[in-house]
Amino acid sequence: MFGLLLQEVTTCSPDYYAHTQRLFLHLLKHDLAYRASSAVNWDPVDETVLANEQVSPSGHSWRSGALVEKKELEQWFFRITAFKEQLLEDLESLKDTWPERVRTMQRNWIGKSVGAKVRFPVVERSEVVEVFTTRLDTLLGVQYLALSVSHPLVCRLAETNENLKRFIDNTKTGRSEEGVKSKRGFCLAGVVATNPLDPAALLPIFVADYVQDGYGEGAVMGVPGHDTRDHAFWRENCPGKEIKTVVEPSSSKEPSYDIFTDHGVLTCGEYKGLTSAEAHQKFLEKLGTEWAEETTQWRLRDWLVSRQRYWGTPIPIIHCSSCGTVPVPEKDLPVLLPEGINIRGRGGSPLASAEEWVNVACPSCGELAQRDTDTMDTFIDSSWYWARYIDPKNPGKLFDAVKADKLLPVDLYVGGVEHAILHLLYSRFIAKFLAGPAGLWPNPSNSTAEPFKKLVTQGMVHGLTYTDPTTGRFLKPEEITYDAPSQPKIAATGATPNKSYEKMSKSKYNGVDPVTCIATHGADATRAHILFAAPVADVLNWDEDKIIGVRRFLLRVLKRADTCTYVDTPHLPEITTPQERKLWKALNDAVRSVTEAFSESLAMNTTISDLMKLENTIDAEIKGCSPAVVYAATQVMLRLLAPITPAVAEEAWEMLHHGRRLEGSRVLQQPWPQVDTRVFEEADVKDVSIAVNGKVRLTVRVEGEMDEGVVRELVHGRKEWEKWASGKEVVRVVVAKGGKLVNFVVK
Ligand code: ANZ
Ligand code: ZN
Repeated sequence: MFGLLLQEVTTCSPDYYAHTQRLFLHLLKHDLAYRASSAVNWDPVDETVLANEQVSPSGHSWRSGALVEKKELEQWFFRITAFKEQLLEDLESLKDTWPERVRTMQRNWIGKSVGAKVRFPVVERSEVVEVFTTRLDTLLGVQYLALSVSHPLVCRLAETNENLKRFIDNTKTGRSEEGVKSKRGFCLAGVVATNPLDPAALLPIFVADYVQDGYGEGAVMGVPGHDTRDHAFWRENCPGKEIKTVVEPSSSKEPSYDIFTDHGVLTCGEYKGLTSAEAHQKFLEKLGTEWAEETTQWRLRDWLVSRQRYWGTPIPIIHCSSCGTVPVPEKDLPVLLPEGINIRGRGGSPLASAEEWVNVACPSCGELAQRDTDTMDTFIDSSWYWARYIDPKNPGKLFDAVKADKLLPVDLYVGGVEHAILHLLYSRFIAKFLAGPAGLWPNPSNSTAEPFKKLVTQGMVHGLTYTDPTTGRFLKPEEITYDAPSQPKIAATGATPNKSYEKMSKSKYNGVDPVTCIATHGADATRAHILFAAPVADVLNWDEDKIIGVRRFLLRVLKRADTCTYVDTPHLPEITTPQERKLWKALNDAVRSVTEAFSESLAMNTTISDLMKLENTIDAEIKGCSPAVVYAATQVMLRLLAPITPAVAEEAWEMLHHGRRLEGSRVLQQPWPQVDTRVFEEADVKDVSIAVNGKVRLTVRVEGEMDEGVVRELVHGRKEWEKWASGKEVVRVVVAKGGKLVNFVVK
């Protein structure tokens, strides 16, 4: 959240506007920004277009939640598809440093599919229907063709077919609330196709909402026997009709299935026994280039960046009737938003109403011309701010190339998984543009020019949610009463509500205000609780009761510091007694583990529990420890704690030093504690020689306290031990040489 806040502060300044506009012009110069007319996603609530990435799978706007419509508009696009191969391939270089889930989502979004284009002749019409399929091997199982509602053939037929026209209109408006596409198809009566591999097979042609018009050929070969969607469609529209199967599992051991959707071996006619891959090749040969060809499809589309909104960076373009689209000259940047207009324009860009702002002289011919009245998708601003951070005051350039080579990429990027596609895909695209055609990041230290070396997607905080068990309705806090703290009741009915943890949302009345929590428990306890409650990438179920444990721990830390004797000692005190040894070991374990958590794993939840454990050990061993050891241990504990609870740590630090002025006197100014290797080498790990009847036969490595039991366990099963001592009775065990030799006397 902190990162995003910073980003928004940065990106709303006139200075940043100028640079984002500069970025736009860079892209334009490299033919990676272009203007085109197309059917775009229109959000009827926000009255703006949206990028494909901003429309949910169910067809809703990411911002307003409205069901998105299609509208024909002239808009600006960024040619992200020019980088599709790189965007896909370079995901591999992030294998160990980005979550698998995010990489998979990007891979699917880019959506490379290797398959074939097949042409189906339409009977008694001199035309063919082309389809894209990834399963050419199922060609003999095709039972129908399905066309999208905007397929050219459908549009032509709709001109004279009222029923078809109505069907098409219904698909545009008649989706259910969830935007789920209807399974109903419209059968084109009297229009039939044949299978190019089997001309005797006549295939009905349907118009179907499940066929997307922007993908492949906007047409599908329907294989009810091997594709789940086709299966459902066939059942719905041709109930009772047979379903052909043409592929079966290659091994009979495969589990039972409803319909078989995997690759396998063919079961039909002359092709029986061919594997799916072999059939694919065979069919390609048989059909020849007239009827089929291998192709690759990509799901990724260019990024639509114009928005009909007031807020956002104005697009730095002037439209001139003689010169066309003219970029605003660099010296005139930034183009700022006009002020004093109604910022909620209806059905178009609010900027269009600012006439004085709109009408300008064409920079090229000087005649009257008009500014572009759209603003840029704000995702453009956020797609490159991370690069501006390395050189935030550079007046004339996005950033300096030498600094880029030295400082980029970003080492660690923390963000929500909701950015898995949108923000992270756009940033990757811009990074590759900056490092490639733009030449602004000429020698990226990672050759793939990925913007973020390591990505951590933090888990969401879920809130306690009450629902009515009979109606499922979400209940407000004031609708709940408590018999006892853990026994909630619905005030109106006396029934016990259902409890669950869910993503916080206004409609679920399960939100928690951090300000209230901080007011009650303090910022340090709240922060430590958040870190402690769950691993960074996991969902955190918000349970405020558990803060009590953290508060108690922080109070113990304060008390420890307050009662600790100040000792003017070097950082490594003498360790002599067993208790000191134990404490020093616990301390160094904590240093090691907390350091690892901060620098590598980000397992902050274990950090707090490590420090709790350490405090318990100090408490348990304190009686056998010298004041110097306790003082040094407490000091180190506070230094480890300081990044998480800076106020408590500082307070304790002052108490610990009883007002003495120390060099670099704040706790956060202290150097980070180092592991004291003395303990591990000398006391805690030692090689012990094991003798049987006085002859040394093997050595074992003992960690921590050594006694006879530990040694017996360690030798058990070792080859040499079995050879010299197995089956014999141990009559005596002698520990010698300060624990470095153990002699077993056996009989
Ligand atoms: C026949 C078939 C048989 C298919 C089978 C799949 C399984 P991906 O992998 O996502 O690229 N398809 C093609 N164009 C489509 C469109 N415009 N709208 C909806 N679906 C379309 O998916 C490719 C598969 O999606 C293609 O392979 C096609 O169905 C369908 F057992 O062809 B298949
Ligand atoms: Zn002009």
